[in-house]
Amino acid sequence: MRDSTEWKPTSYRSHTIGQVVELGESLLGSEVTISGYAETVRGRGAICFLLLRDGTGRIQAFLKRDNMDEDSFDSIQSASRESTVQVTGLVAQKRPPKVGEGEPVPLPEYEVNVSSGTILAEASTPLPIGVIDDVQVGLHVRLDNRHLDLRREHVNAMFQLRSRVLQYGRDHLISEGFQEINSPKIIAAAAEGGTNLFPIKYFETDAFLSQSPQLYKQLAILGGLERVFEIGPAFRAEKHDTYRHLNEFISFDIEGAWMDDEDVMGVQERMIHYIWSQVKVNDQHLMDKVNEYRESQGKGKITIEIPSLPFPRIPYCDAIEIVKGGGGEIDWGDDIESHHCDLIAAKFPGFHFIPKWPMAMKPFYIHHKEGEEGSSGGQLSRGFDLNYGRDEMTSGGAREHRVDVLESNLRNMGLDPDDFSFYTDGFRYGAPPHAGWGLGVARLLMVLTGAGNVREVVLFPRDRSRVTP
Ligand code: AMO
Repeated sequence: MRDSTEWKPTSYRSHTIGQVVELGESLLGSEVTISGYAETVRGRGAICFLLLRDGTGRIQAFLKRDNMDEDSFDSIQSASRESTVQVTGLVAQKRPPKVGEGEPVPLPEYEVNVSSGTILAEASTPLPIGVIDDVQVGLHVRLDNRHLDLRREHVNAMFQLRSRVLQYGRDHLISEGFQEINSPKIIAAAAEGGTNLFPIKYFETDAFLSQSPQLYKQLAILGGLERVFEIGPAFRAEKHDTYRHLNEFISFDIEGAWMDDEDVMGVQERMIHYIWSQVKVNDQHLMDKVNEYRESQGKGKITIEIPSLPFPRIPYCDAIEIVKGGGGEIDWGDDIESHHCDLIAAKFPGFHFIPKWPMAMKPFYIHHKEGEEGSSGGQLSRGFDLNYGRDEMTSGGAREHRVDVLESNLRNMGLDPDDFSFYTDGFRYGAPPHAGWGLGVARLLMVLTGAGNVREVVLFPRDRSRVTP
């Protein structure tokens, strides 16, 4: 439930239900108009108890046939669950339940004695998924009915947490001098490799959906914006069907001038530290809702452990040794896959950076690492990942800012520099050394809320089999 203390009245309500509950004592005897979903409707004959819920609280409304227009009384008394109802009446102390008449949920001390009311929209029956009853349905059925799934309290809490995480992330970056930008999502060239692009027809020409704001956030830096961030969609035509991959996801990106890989790792860890600290101070009630549900499902409680700074740095070469030492099969130059990450996480259970990846494994825009070689003599890069447990949260790195090297990187990776001239031209007139990262928002939320699947924390996920709702 959301804190609505400061919310202004609207055409449909003088108060939120949360306000009536909160201000109950001072509102006793005053007339209020509230609107919400009919959670339960009980009582026969001349009286009716309507349990009304909006996004800020729930309250009992007491209706008596003698006190109001009969048609309105009858329609509310026969309203189906989850219908939306508006009622007006005086705030009163809640009458105690009759002996033997339990209450479906603990109710606040106050109720509304209704003098008029109306059904705003009747809900069809039966409901495809339960809102207050714990009907066990699979994630795909929940996602098909996301509009109802969101009415469930713990799901609603997850999305409030998501909003808070983005807000705290934004606040933190702004406090470090970053400004928000929006880059185009209809693009002509691949930033992250050409195989997983979604092609689109753009009038008479071919275009793609953006995989990452990478090239544009760099151009913003070259243009002198110094420190930028963007929270926006990224599209990847990957055929993965896993708990952590989507074909559209929200990428939280930064880019900073006069910064290197170590500088932006610092920004990242401070931002995550700030987010966790703020959630702990302000949003425990949301975590409680998530935990209540987890416990009802026999899952452990999630506690917010504020990670200490700095996060461990385990350079790629050391990470490989940890994997080998743990019995994993991996060679220098191989990707560190989830089952390898498990072995690393056994030693480093919290957030940890893996810097200095082999240059050959990183995109063309990543800067190589000077004066240091990999164990097998391979060239190292200034690219890094941030991991938690078996999952990658972020990739980032210092960028190549010399146009001749950039063009040769493109060629070495089988790409045609001419296709990237809109980007490389940005480097021809003086380019500050710079660095940045891209963080998968849903993956970070998975860590915070204990969700086992990114779809839990994405409003309307897009995966291989889902384009609706
Ligand atoms: P990368 O491709 O590693 O890096 O993506 C950055 C982060 O985005 C998240 N992510 C995904 N989340 C859900 N579904 C997907 N299919 C998916 N793909 C990626 C991950 C990942 O760590 N331009 C660079 C970033 C940079 O260097 O600034 C990039 O896009 O959490």
